[in-house]
Amino acid sequence: MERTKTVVKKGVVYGSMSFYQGKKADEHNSHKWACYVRGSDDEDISTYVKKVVFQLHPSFSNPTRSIEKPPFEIHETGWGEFEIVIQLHFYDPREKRLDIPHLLQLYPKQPGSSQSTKKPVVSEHYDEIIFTDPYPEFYQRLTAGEGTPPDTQLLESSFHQELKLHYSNHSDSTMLKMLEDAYSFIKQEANEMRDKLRKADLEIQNSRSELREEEKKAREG
Ligand code: V91
Repeated sequence: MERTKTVVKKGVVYGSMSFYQGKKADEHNSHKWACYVRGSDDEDISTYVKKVVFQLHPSFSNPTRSIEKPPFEIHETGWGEFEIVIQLHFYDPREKRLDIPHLLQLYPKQPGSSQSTKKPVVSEHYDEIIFTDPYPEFYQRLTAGEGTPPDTQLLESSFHQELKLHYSNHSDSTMLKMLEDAYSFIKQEANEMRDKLRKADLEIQNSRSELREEEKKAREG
């Protein structure tokens, strides 16, 4: 299938967090640390990220750490600061993997500030991944979950509260039942609409690709 003529932008947050071990520290394990990558705004990146590989310093045992599902993070102990390469692998193998170098920070930057076992040293970065003209199947993964409906639990409960306010007094349980049935019917309809909308969106992407092809052919005569 043809590529879509679109760009999709995904925000990611990555970095490290480290705790000084204090009394528990020894020469080679003065710090506990974690390295991680996640979506910004609590977005689930596992819809389009197949796995994350963390490349550690070769002196660590099994320095290639492959994480196949969220949370995409690793935990270790050590003594020194070095560069970790965070590799993001995508569901579409035609998309090149993204290598993000991250400098593991264990020690506070402010000179003279003493290490606390309570305050973690955090080094965190925000970045945006731009996918240019992704293939339709991958485009769907990238855009899945967007335009999600508002919290239905919340809606449902507030709807229920509202109904009770108006109908509990005259205990019209029949009317209450009717309205609740109507509500679940509409909810069902909305879900089907959303599904149709998603499919139609993909159709548009495909039609655009075809149109571009036709225009190209016409130009080339
Ligand atoms: C740095 C390996 C715990 C050099 C100085 C490190 C490995 C390599 C590092 C580490 C560079 C693992 C070990 C013995 C036992 C400044 N660990 N390189 N366990 N940056 O922490 O830190 S640190 S080695």
